[in-house]
Amino acid sequence: MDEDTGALPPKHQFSEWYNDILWRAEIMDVRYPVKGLYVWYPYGFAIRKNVYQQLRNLLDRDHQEALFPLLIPEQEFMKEAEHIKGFEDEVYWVTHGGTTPLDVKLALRPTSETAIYPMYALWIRSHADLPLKIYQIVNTFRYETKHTRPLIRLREITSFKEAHTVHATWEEANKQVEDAINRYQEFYDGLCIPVLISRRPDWDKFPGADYTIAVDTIMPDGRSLQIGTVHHLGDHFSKTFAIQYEDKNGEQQFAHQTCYGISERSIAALISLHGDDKGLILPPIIAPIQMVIVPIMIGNRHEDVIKSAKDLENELLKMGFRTKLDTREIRPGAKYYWWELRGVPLRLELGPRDIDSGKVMAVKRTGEKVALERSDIKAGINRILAEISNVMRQNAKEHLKNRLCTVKSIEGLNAALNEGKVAVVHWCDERMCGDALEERSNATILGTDVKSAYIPRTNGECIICGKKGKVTLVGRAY
Ligand code: 5CA
Ligand code: ZN
Repeated sequence: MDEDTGALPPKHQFSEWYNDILWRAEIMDVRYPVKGLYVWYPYGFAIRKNVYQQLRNLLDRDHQEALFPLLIPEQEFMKEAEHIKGFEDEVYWVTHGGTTPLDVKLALRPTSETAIYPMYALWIRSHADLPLKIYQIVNTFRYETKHTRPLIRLREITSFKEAHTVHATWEEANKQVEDAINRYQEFYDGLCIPVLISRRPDWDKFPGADYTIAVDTIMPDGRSLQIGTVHHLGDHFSKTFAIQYEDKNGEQQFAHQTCYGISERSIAALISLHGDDKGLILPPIIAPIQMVIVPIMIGNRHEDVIKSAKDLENELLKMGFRTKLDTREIRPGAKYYWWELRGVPLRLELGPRDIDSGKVMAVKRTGEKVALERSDIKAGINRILAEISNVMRQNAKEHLKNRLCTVKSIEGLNAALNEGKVAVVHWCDERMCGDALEERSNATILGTDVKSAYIPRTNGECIICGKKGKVTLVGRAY
């Protein structure tokens, strides 16, 4: 490990803070010698495990997990015209086996439609096989040319959760889109991350999709981050890959499909939205260590305190709390600093006086210190952990709300963006106006049909042409 020298930059210097916290809190090591590829430290990996467990829990309700190969033969990859166009500049190709050139080039999946759908064509026969809902969690490769950043823009996405569903009709697939959005919202609510949901402009949809719904959040610097997408694929892929089923009348029909994905950007958002000047703050359901016990050794009762702390640790472990007793021979203050940096939600302090009075001092990572009754520790801790999650969720919502700004003119839009806001405008949904809007603001249209508690669906005039417009989000995106 690196020597813990110097201090974490303040959070308002977000980009320095972000880069620093990744190694100080032992999440990612960015020194791997290939651009856009990074290493998960064990602590970061433990966070990842818990985040993805949440995602699995949500999907396992009615999806099945499977695993498809990493390599995709060129002819499969090249089948869907829009899809190829969208990805051709980003694909890594395997061209040799040893020194022998391959007859068929193999793509490293940038996403797995073209790996999965030829198999779906074999698996699906009749309407009774539908709906089919499968997901996998894998690494994918994209030769990104924009500035790469750990957890945010990767060339190897290590934690790509992709779900691929098949339905009898366009309407059923449409319902699945709705369901997936709700599921993602639930996932992010569990991580205490507020999101903005909108429909991407047509030119920005997933290559090969009918339409794309995006889940964005706003980072501490005011830039938006796309942390999930849900795509209605219509029958584009089913026609290309011959995914057909026999309907109730014995006729062959093309299926309708959706796919939706989440990557470790979810963890970038988790770190960034909740952290503070002292380091990470992890929601209790995610924290690899939910509570650390720090024995306070004053006077001559060392053994007494250590024994009581060990008893407490065992009790809490038995109750199922992820607990760690810190008996290192360093100052308590140094321990506080260490665990605060790593985002542990709760610190329990136990000294001779607490032991005598049957209490444990509980210090929340979100601030505030309370005395818990040792005899009723389980209820006390459950209550406090719930309070921590609520405060985290509330703070993050407050941040998001403060980062939104409704504007009526291009000048207003530019001012809002320069202040680090995501702007709410009206736009007529025409490409011409969209291009002008993006050009004159040096920003991106995130989407229309916005679903957010903070943004009412109002009528208004297009900020460019003055015709009737829809509520639209505009931001500077990561
Ligand atoms: N096949 C579809 C759905 S699984 C798909 O590939 N959609 S995607 O291209 O929009 O990617 C899904 C999500 O992965 C995005 O919403 C984004 O949050 C994340 N993502 C995309 N590219 C990267 C990247 N280079 N690094 C990290 N995350 C990424
Ligand atoms: Zn317009």
